[in-house]
Amino acid sequence: MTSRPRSIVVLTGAGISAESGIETFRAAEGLWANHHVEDVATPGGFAKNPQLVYEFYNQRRRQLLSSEISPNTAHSALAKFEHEFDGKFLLVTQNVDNLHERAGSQNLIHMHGELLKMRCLNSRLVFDVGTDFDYDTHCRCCGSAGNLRPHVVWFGEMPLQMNRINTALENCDMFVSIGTSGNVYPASEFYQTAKIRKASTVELNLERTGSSFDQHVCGPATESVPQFFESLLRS
Ligand code: BV8
Repeated sequence: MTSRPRSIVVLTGAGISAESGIETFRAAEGLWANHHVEDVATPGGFAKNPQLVYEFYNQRRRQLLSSEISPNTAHSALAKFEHEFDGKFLLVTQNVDNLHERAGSQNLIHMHGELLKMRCLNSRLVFDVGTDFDYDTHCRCCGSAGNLRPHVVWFGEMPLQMNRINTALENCDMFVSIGTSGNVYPASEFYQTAKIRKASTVELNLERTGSSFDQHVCGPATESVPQFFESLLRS
């Protein structure tokens, strides 16, 4: 890369939270190791066995809120860069954890929703939630039970804020993908959109994924992310 980028879009996946102690999705001991995706992360699975889905997310929410889990140096490096960079910066995460916010990131989109939010099926209102909830939990809008679901995007559902994401991708001159296997659409296609606009594309991951980025930096995010973004600030 010759000139300093003016507009950067960053996409993160489960790999950026791995060193904080949150398992990734597809690693052997990963979150879905004990579940079939269609049972816990699809509208059909929720309709078939809501209690299983409530418990799947309650267990992940409890883990996220436990004292063992905190942002790592990759999350902090992104927040620091956002505050010191003099160009445009957007962070898009596929993760439903709140570690980017806790590290200080502000211009952030959770395209797959958030573990600490729930949504009423009737009113579509979204509420913060920091405890277990299930079919018997009353929503504050309807005052009755049986209306609440995790505010998380399941397979077959439309990710959030796609227009804003696509506009940013079409106008960026650098796209950086961090800790994602590139298995899930439409996030897996973001680097193509950026490439069409002649943006430089960079992948920071433990290992190369199948996608053809201009630059691949292999290693743990807590090493590669601070190094990469510090060097960008000095460029
Ligand atoms: C949609 C919320 C229409 C839930 C999630 C057939 C072919 C292609 C596509 C499809 C198909 N059939 C259906 C589809 C579409 C489908 C899809 O892509 N399916 C795949 C599985 C085939 N997608 C959808 O349904 C999406 N919606 O398409 O709507 C549409 C869209 C746009 C416009 C118009 C119409 C909705 C998908 C959302 C699903 N919800 N999450 C929850 O969290 O419980 S997806 C879930 O997977 C998580 O969000 C997760 O982030 C995401 C992706 O996984 P990764 O983050 O990449 O995690 P993974 O474990 O896979 O990889 C970790 C990576 O980190 C690895 O590469 C590893 O090497 C690296 N790593 C590990 N440790 C470290 C590290 N890197 C650095 N440092 C480390 N220490």
